[in-house]
Amino acid sequence: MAVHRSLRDGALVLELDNPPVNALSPDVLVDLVAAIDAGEADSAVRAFVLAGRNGIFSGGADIRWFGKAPPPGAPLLPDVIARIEASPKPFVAAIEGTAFGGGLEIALACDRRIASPRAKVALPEINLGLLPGAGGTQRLPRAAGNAAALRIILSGAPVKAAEAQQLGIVDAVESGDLLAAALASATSGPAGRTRLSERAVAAEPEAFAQARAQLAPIDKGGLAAHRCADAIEAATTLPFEAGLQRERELFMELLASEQSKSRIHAFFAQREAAKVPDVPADTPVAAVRTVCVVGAGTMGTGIAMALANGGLTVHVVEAAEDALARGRALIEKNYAASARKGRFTEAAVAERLSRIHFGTDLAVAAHADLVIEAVFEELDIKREVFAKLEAICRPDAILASNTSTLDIDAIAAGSSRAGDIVGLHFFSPANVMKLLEIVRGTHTSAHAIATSLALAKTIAKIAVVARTCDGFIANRMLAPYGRETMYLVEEGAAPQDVDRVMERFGFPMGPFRMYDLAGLDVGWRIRKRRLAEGRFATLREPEIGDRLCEIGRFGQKTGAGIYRYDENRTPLPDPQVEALIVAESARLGITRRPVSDEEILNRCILALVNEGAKELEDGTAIRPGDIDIAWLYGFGFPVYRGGPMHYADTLGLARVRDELNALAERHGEHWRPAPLIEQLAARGGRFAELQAYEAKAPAWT
Ligand code: T1G
Repeated sequence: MAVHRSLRDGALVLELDNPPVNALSPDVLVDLVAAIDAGEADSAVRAFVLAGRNGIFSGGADIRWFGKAPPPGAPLLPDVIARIEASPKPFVAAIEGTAFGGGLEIALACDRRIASPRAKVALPEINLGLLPGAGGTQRLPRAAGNAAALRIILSGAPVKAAEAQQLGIVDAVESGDLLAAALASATSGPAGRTRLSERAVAAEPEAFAQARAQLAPIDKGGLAAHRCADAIEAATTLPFEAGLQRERELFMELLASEQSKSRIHAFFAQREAAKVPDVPADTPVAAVRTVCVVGAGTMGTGIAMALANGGLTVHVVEAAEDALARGRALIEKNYAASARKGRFTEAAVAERLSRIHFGTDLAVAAHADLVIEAVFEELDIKREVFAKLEAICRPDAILASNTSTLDIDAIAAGSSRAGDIVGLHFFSPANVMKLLEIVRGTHTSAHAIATSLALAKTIAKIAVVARTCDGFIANRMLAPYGRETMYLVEEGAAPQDVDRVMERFGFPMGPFRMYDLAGLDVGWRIRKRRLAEGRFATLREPEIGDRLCEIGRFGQKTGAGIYRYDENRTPLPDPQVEALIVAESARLGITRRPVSDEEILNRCILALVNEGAKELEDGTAIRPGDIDIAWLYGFGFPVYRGGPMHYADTLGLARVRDELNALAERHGEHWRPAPLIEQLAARGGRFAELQAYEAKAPAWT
């Protein structure tokens, strides 16, 4: 039973019960209509109270059913909402937990809404590339006004109960017995019905014009935002029913858009990435409250802040006093900057700093539930740290490395605790970037992985699990992508051409601006180490970056790299670099030629897709969505394109295969399509077939 009914004090209480989030799936809607029918036919029922079980009102319409015909006879959510509003008996919503999307829309069709103090409401459909398609764009402005409706719907952000009351979205916040308060409101509230649809809402064309001016362009992921504004404005210019009709038209347009399909893919892929086939959901998880971070450099300090922001106690250990002092100063400076920008209050900063302790004695690791080493990226140094940790740490502690390039198996080699050793690869700046790659070695235990996944949730990171290899998931793909960007410049493109094309595709920052930001010297050091270790790349490594580092141009950190930078850090093409590039082309015997935008985009994206396919073949990545999540949250791949693998599906894998073969003919065998692409393309398949959520979606009726 998806809707429980109980008659109390003359009101029929309807409790949604569809764990985990009371998603409004067709069976819930069928039960809801049946309950309303029964209540309306029962003279003992004077009113209805709508509530949710499982600690939540409702997470909204069931996203898995979008684009699929509902089972025969099942009503659509807008129909049920219309049914509620048309009822002769009043409805009161008792909102516990979250009322998001269709959950809030169904509450807005009630006469009154009463929320618990910790309740939150939201219309987050924009995050799915959609708009509130069950009356939210028409009722919210009638409840809270145009400005609040625009802010809430365009941001998709949750609104806490107290603010929701101030705005007129909920009528009361009840810290006592929520159900009792709702029953009282339902049975002794004003006679007759109170309908938001009967309220007027002012036309404010200038407010909507201003709002639109702030929105991302439609072809840069802004489609849903512009359509949300159109739907909300329709509430001010059309009668209610016509406004609903307009909302429906715009919703259907968005539902069919690639931008929405991409965002919905990202929504489910992010959640699916936390499921590891050989790590059962009931795997024991260590309670992580105290973490020791070894190393107070850029990464160590960023990680310490990310942990403190997640409410954990952190011990930062650095051998040298001066390096420890620098790390402490960097953390304090970063928090002060966050406070200045209003990201944290002074009190919140003080509270976080109170939980970060600094010292030079590694013995403090004995108290840690988890240790994360973030020392210099040299294998011997890391192995020396782990040898010490093995002797110091509790037997139940998890030992993690923040390495970004080293093999977890090499770090764990010879360790008596290889099962406890896991990679936790944070992306810089670690206190800002959402992605956390959990890297498993051959011996990493399910317990260590499950604990790492729980930690990611605690510190609000988005985790993907990678099997150890050179570069894990994200950086391994960055290698061919980066190589291709340099090859393109050797052949005739300018760095600013490549950046322009990739930024127009939707990356917040083109690759060359990113190299300058991260520092060209990072790659230079890695290449030199590889050469020293005899780990020669299978392909010629472009040397433009080396040439720039040799003349001290490391990027923004030295004021100049690929670009030179003015006082506002504006990247400016530099004739000296253009000359250096031309010299490199000559040294390589390459005759420079014009390179089209299409070729630039093709080679950059296909380099990613082909390597991603290989990661699926060799088990580095569990599923294509994990690769998408890694690039969405690690390198800013535009979410409205879904990630490299989802985007390849939108191109069609037969086309991907053919273009890879064409590139192989022109630029070498390394472009040949991965066998997985050949296999899928041969049967008209898609990477999406490899996603469990795709299989879990209801069958097409
Ligand atoms: N539909 C289907 N499944 C959903 C779902 C939804 N709306 N929300 C969550 N799930 C699944 C999720 O995939 C995961 O599945 C499990 O529930 C737990 O989710 C017409 C068009 C509600 C704040 O966008 O924000 O209404 O992995 O890990 O951290 O206008 O889920 O266990 O198999 O996120 O406790 C609008 C989306 C829908 C809200 C709970 N609503 N959900 O967070 O759990 S469109 C949303 C959330 C709509 C109408 C429109 C969060 C949550 P699995 P979780 P959580």
